[in-house]
Amino acid sequence: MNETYRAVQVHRDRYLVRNGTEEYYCVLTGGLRYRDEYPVVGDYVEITVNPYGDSLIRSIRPRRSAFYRPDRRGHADSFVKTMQVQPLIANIDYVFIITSLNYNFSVNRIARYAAMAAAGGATPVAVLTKADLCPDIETAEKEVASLNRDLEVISISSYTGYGLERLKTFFRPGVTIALLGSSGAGKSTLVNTLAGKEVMRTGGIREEDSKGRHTTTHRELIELDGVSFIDTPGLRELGMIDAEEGIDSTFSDIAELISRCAFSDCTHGNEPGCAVRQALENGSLSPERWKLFSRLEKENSWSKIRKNEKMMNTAMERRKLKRSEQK
Ligand SMILES: Nc1nc2c(ncn2[C@@H]2O[C@H](COP(=O)(O)OP(=O)(O)OP(=O)(O)O)[C@@H](O)[C@H]2O)c(=O)[nH]1
Ligand SMILES: [Mg+2]
Ligand SMILES: [Zn+2]
Repeated sequence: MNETYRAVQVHRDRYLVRNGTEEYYCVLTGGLRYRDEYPVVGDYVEITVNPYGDSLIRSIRPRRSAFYRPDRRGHADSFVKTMQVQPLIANIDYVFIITSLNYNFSVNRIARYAAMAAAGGATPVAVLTKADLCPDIETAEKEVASLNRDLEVISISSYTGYGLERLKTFFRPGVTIALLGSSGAGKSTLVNTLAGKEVMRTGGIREEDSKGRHTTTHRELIELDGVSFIDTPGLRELGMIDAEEGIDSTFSDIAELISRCAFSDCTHGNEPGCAVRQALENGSLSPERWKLFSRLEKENSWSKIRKNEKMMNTAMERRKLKRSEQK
């Protein structure tokens, strides 16, 4: 019996897959492991059901979108030079970037994750949580909305239900929504509120600094009325190092300048209306600072990741071809 299932939980070397009516714990075939192909939450997989024990995942369907993180692990084979991104979740339509209005509100962080979501083929939506604790929602919303005119911004409160109606416009059957954001931002609470019961454990936040406690420790797909939600751990668990957030807040003034360039895709070269060049000329931005920012930006460039991803895919295809020729 061979059927398509969806990976809803990934454990060390076991996978929980579901097809609406049935679910099975699976392991991978030797072939998949040999080819370094590992399913992530959201992947569609072909399985062979074993009624007596773990079933077998035989193949992974091509991903129509994914959220990637930079891969900092070394890889054992010759592949190492091109493998620089790693998919975390697959086949997602929307990435809800969950950010608490209460604390640690970083517009730049939202911008970065929005770029990553878009680079992976999903539509980012900025979801600002804990509206019940925020005296000035409007200012925060405006700030985020100014990032990009295509970025939708929705403030919500899982406690009072504020904004949930607007959020529900995304909930069409068959849609997959990933919830990403810092620990303590209220991702799991939102899932529970939408489910009307506790499906994910939630945790308090530290009194001193409002930081989360990293309550969710794995990625999990929860289906509610035909809509698939993927709850995830705080971003640090996703391998987003704090240093990157540091870079962001350190350069918020430059990010602000860039947002004022006349063209949204300004390269800060010869374009008219470039706010960066203007600031360099009138001395309000030092050339050293701009240089440093540009260098760090380049290292983190998502267009580069996109390119790497293409290189990675090409490399994988080639490897496959080679292997089949050798057979
Ligand atoms: N005031 C208020 N508190 C909220 C709201 N949503 C969540 N919280 C609280 O925020 C804390 C963290 O919520 P979680 O849902 O566990 O946060 P999370 O984003 O899943 O965090 P991790 O699993 O650690 O990544 C809990 O104490 C929640 O009760 C809200 O709308 N308003
Ligand atoms: Mg959680
Ligand atoms: Zn510019």
